[in-house]
Amino acid sequence: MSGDDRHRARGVPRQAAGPGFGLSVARAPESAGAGGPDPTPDASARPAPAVLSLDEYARGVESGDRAVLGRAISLVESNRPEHRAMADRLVDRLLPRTGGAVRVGITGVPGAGKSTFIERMGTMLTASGLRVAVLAVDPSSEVTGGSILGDKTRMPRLSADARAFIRPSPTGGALGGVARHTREALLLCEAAGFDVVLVETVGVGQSETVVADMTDFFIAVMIAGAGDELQGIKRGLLELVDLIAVNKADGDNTARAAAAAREYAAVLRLVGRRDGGAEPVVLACSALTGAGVGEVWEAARSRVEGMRASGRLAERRREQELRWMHALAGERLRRLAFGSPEVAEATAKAEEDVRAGRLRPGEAAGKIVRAVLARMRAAKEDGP
Ligand SMILES: Nc1nc2c(ncn2[C@@H]2O[C@H](COP(=O)(O)OP(=O)(O)OP(=O)(O)O)[C@@H](O)[C@H]2O)c(=O)[nH]1
Ligand SMILES: [Mg+2]
Repeated sequence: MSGDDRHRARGVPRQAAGPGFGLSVARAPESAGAGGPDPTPDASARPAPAVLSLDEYARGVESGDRAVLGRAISLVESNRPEHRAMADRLVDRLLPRTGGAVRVGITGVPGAGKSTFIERMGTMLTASGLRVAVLAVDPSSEVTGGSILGDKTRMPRLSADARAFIRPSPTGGALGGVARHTREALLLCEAAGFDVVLVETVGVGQSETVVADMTDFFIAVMIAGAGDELQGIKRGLLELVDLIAVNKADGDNTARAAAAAREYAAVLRLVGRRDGGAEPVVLACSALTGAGVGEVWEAARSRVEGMRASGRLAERRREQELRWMHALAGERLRRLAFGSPEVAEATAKAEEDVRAGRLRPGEAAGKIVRAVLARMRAAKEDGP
């Protein structure tokens, strides 16, 4: 039985609007007691979340309680070893209830209209009775000291919507850490009965790949530029997208957006898919007026439903899990190898020697590797 089937068989709480779900406290799970994320950018300076018991977390999430969901996400975002251990148990326990949502990734340059688009599509979905969670992967939040993507003022209606849950990007930390937190947050949202999970990213560095690798359908929100549409688009992105939404197709800009959409469509035909999947779709839309936004959702929904029916969805998710496994193993090994004062010292010494011309790079690298091996022999793995 696939994860999806299990999810259905167990009757994940589609009807989870039970006690507490629609309460006003749930509007701001982030500020729900000490469990919410702290605005302090320095993760090490965060106060410890007041931890619930594993049972309280699990039952709260299962019943769709957004306040508890917010606190559970804070738990998986915590870097404290004791929280990490509990977070692992929580995710394991809830795993049978995951897999049921349509997972949609959304990227686009700053100002393309991602937040406005999510507000528009999200409220459309909640109005149709679906529950929508919004997560963000924002590698730049470390620099800006706060989450631009979590800017709820751009999503005023969705923020106040009892069927929606918006979680700003965790602040600080490397992309690998942010990716893990967001993956686990996504699973928790599914266990809480959300039908659609939207994961937003601004597309800095590798964050597009990271988000494409945790979602079923990946949307790039673009805008018509002056002249050459392709200047602003990375080839790597073209290989990842399932749909390009040329936004701001309204007013004077309508014709330009339509022309840009045609250009993108022409280019996409020339670019192969990374996974040999279905042809990407290009649509023009306006997050401002709502024109075309329903079509974007319909394209995502029908593609994902089709993949679910054919078994391709389970396959895609399995492939994502494999890549994730390799990424995790690499990350853990790197930390195990380089996370010691001895290795840092050996590395600094090797750098000095190469800089001074005392050692050739190959010899110096050998010294670092020997220090790593010595550290590995002494090490005992300290958690994920
Ligand atoms: N005319 C028009 N303006 C839009 C549309 N969508 C968004 N905007 C405007 O574009 C600006 C940027 O929109 P956001 O939704 O904040 O863009 P974003 O991609 O989330 O930006 P970042 O969070 O900074 O990455 C805002 O002033 C919006 O009002 C649209 O469809 N048409
Ligand atoms: Mg935004």
